[in-house]
Amino acid sequence: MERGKFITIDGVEGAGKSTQIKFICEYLKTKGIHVVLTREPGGTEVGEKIRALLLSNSTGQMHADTELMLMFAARNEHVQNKIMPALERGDWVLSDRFTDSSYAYQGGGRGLDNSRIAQLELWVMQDFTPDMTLLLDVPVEIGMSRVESRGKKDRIEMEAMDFFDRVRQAYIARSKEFPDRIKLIDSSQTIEHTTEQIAVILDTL
Ligand code: T5A
Repeated sequence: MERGKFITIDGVEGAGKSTQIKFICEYLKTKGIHVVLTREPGGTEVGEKIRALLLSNSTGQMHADTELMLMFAARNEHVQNKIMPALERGDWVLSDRFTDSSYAYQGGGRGLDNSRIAQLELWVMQDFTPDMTLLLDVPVEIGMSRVESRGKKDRIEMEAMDFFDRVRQAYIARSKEFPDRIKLIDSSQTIEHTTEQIAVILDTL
């Protein structure tokens, strides 16, 4: 049995991940590929409980290291109990966010040293990485205005604009560091414009 492919989609708030995921799933289905759709933080029973703690406004302030370790605790459950078994069955896995989010939010946003994140990455993932990452890039003001039109913000969405500027810059830096894996996609225009770029990239898989 050939191992499935692991695709992740990432980006700042309101970049349009959830919107584009629907298209990606349909697109892959038309090619006869069985796709397991999942998300981070979350994707497993334990991971979803950790997600609720991380994103709830009632959680309040949390030390940046605690936040990072909770992201990786959820990721460990996710990799061990959901992603790996699916890939070994030959399914493809599409994850809404993955480790690049930790480098962007806890590294860029919170200012944690990338070497600490890399230590946890090595512990949880060894040399396992996504086959492809679709990085939807949008200026922070546009992304946040999309999120704001949706209503109530979660604990991380409550951060200031300069936090999200750092998050965006960290994503762009990651795309330069891993140009073969991370495909930077302009998501500042129409939904259709983003979809067209994604379709071209998926055809290369
Ligand atoms: N996190 C996560 C970390 O800090 N570290 C980690 O390691 C991980 C894994 C998770 C939070 O956790 C943090 C990052 C996040 O803060 P989430 O569930 O991924 O949160 O949710 P968000 O990223 O907040 O997802 P959003 O729903 O805000 O953004 P999406 O999915 O990118 O955007 P989407 O598709 O819901 O679109 C938002 C709105 O914009 C419209 C849509 O219709 C929708 O109304 N829209 C567009 N409008 C105009 N033009 C376009 N091109 C549009 N695309 C979408």
